[in-house]
Amino acid sequence: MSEATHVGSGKVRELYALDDDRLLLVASDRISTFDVVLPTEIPDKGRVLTGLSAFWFARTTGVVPNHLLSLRDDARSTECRRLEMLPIECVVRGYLAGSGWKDYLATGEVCGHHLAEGLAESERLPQPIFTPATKAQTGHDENIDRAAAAALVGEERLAEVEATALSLYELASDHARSRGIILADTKLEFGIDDQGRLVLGDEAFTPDSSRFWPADAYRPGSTPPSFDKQFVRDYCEALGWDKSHPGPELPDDVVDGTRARYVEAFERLTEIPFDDYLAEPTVVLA
Ligand code: Q0Z
Repeated sequence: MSEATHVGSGKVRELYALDDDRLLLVASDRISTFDVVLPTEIPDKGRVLTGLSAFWFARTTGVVPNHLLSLRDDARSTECRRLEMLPIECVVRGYLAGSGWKDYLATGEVCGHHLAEGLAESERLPQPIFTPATKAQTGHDENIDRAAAAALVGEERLAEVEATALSLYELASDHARSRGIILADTKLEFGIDDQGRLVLGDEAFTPDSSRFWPADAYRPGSTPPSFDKQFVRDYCEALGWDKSHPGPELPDDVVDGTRARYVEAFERLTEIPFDDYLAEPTVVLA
C-alpha cells in the first residue's frame, strides 16, 4: 500500500487516495461502543463489514450505481471510485430508535415527519421514513428537516436521494427480515460522479452503519439487544465504566462471542460461509 496517500480516518476505518479517480477504503478490526473506540480489536470485524458492504453493493445495482471497483485479497480493503460526496447523511428509519426516538419523545416529530401519538420505543413505523442529518466533523450528526436538506443539496437532488434511499432500505430490510435480522434503520452516503449521476458510496447496510436486531428477541417498548455489540455493551455496563476515554480492554470470551456474532450476521445475510469469503473475497459479488 506504499503507493497510497492517507487522506482520512474514521473511528474504525481508513481512507487512502490511489490516484485522482480512485480511493482505497480499509476497514480495521477496531470496535466502538458508547462512541468510544475500545483498546481491544475484534478479529475479522473489518473483513465482515467489507464483505457485507460489497454483498449489498452487488445486489443493489438495479436501484442505483455504487462506488465499488474491486475487493482486495485481504478481504478488508475496497477500491472505490472517487465521488463528490453530498453533504448530508441519508438515514432511513423503519423503527423508532436512537435519535429518532429521542426527537419523537421531545416533539412528536422526526425530521419534520409528524408521527402518531403513543408510539413505543423501537416500534415499527407504519412506513419507513427518510430522516436526513448533517455530517458533523466532531460530535453527533444533527437531524434536519426536508427544507434544511434541500438547502444543502437542492430540491431535485433531494427528491432523488430520498426515493433511492427508501428503495434501498426496502430491498435490504426485506432480505434481512427473511433471515431473522431486523434492519431497524440505516445511514447511507451518496456522491455524484463526473457525469453528474447519483452514486451510492461509503459502506452499505453493515452493523456499523445500521441497527441490526435479532428478530426473535424483538419486543416494542424497550431497546432490543444489538445483534453485534450486545456482549460488549453488557460487559461495559457490568464494569461500571463511565463511558469516557479510554474504554476498557475486553476479555477473551467477550471478544470471541462478539466475533461469532459478526460472522453469524455475515453468514445469515449472504448465505455464504465466512471462510469461503476469506479464501476468495469476490464470492460476495456473484
Ligand atoms: C468517504 C470516510 C473512511 C474516513 C470521503 N467514493 C468516495 N468518494 C469520495 N469521498 C469518499 C468516498 Cl467513499 C469519502 N468518507 C468517509 C471513510 C475514513 C472517512 F474510511 N469520506
